[in-house]
Amino acid sequence: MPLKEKTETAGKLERMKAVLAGHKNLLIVLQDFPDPDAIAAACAMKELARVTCSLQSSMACSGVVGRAENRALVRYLGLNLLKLDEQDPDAYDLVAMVDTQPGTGNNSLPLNHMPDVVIDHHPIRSTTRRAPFFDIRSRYGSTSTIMYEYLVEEGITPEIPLATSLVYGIRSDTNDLGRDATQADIDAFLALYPVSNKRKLGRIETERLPREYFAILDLALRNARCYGRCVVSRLEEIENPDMIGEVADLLLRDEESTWAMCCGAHGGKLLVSIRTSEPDANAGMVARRVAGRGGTGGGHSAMAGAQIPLSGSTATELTAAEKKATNRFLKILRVIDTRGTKLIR
Ligand SMILES: [Mn+2]
Repeated sequence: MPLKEKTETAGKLERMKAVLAGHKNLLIVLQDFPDPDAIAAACAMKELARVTCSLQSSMACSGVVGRAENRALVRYLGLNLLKLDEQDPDAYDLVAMVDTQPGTGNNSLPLNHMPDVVIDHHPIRSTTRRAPFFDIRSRYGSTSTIMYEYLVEEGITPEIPLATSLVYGIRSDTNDLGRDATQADIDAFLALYPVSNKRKLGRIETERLPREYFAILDLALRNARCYGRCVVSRLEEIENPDMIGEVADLLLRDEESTWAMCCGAHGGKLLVSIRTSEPDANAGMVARRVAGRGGTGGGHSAMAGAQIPLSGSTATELTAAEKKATNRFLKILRVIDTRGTKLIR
């Protein structure tokens, strides 16, 4: 009998199962401020671990789910997202990490705790190679797509909520399949979309927004400055860091800019989001260089982020850090006009 040709995912699934087998519980670690892709990928990981190895999974992250849409998604899925700082990773048999990697700076698993499983679509970090199992596919637009392939390989038909979250994860990480998306993302989307709850998805995406949202937007627009083909804004000290990425997305829609950067301070760090619409750009590399030696940064070709430790918490120190990050950003992109003009005059 001819052997069935194994796909990339099939071989990896076997190896992942070997790592998961014989254990009882699993802690799934998400990014500090999880986005729909991270949330969906964690749910798929939980289902995969349950079906293949009867594992009980908990999910944890350090930050908050800030964005109203993401909170609506978590509510819809009925998730109990634990606080990572209140969990002892050693108390779990296994730890998995999805949509992030050890030491990237956007998750809070202690560096001395190597996860057993790492599944992500960001560029691979050298530390990740020490994990007993890792599957890093940086060409994929979302981790949800990778997780979808595992579900298919295992013969799991996702229930409606899981399918809906995976659709949302793929859509939001790829800007509706228009940014950093590959055929694998399109295939996953097309297979999952018919199973998803379209009405619910529509409601999640148009979730009502707190008044504070508009206040931050106002600040973002007032602080926005244009430097050549770049538009930059700062949100100062911010409670909900998800707004940083959201503002960067919005600023990139300025018809006169092809690069956008937004930053804000949270938890003793300056968090930076970078976006570009230039086809051959490498936003991840720009983010790494903006982060410099003291910080961490990375991402994809069109969207990326950086985390830079702040030297202090005074307004002066924050302004200095924002300025430094902006100047680095402009220097990397060889922008001559470093004085800039207000976006809204
Ligand atoms: Mn992602």
